[in-house]
Amino acid sequence: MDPLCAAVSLEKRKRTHTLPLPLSPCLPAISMRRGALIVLEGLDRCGKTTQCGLLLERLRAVSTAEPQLLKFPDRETSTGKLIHGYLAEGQQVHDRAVHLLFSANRWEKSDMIREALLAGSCIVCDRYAYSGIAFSAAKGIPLEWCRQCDVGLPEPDLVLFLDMPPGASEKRASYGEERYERTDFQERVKDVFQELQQQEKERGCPWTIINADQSIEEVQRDINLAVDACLESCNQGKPVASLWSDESTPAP
Ligand code: T5A
Repeated sequence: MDPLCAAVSLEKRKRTHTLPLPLSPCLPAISMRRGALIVLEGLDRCGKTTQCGLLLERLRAVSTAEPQLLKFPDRETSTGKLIHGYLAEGQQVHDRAVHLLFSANRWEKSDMIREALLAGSCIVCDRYAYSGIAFSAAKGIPLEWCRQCDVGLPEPDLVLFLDMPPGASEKRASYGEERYERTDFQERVKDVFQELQQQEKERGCPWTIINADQSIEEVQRDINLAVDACLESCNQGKPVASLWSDESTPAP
């Protein structure tokens, strides 16, 4: 049986109240005790946006609460417009100032994220605080300084790192249009991502590494397996934690 179908049928057995109407003949919609915050990370052009869209569709088919998609940087907000000017229009901003802008851009969404999770909506997030650290530390800013600005954001329930050799993403469409899309810089970013991955593993929050250098369907299959396990743990009442902090909000 498809793992998601298995998770759904397990969920169905556990619930005592009325289940909502099925959204598809194969997958009955489930009402999540709380939503999951699922983050996709990786180097530029590794396929995050493609996979976030596919995952959102899948979650939409199986969950009664509407899943939401966030992308950082969110270029529509006032901080996001400044970031876009820096990334795509060559505007000059001090390295530490732009780091703070990226972090502020996430904080603007933090209350909304927590509320949505507690209301049962899953959130699929295209980049998060880890990108903030990796890209700034790759410029030489101390890693711990970079981390501090994001301490206390809602903690992801699942971090999927789309792993790809820096040279491979160069071959993908539109590579090179933005400020950081240079192979030497991407290699430094990857080194910091690896350091972060190790640190997260040591504190008991391991990332799931997905081989992104395969077909879109194969990447999607690997992501789906990891997501199914994550949804189940959120449904069992895992609290909404705060990133790199001891605070948490109990699940309803
Ligand atoms: N940044 C970000 C910071 O410095 N600090 C921060 O705090 C944050 C949050 C912009 C930049 O900002 C930096 C990091 C970035 O340099 P972005 O807008 O997320 O961040 O920029 P990108 O990572 O470049 O995002 P993209 O949307 O451009 O790339 P994706 O999402 O990784 O890739 P995607 O899905 O758009 O795919 C790229 C191309 O590859 C194809 C797609 O069809 C598309 O053409 N593709 C595949 N081809 C073959 N096989 C596959 N498996 C494929 N998957 C996708």
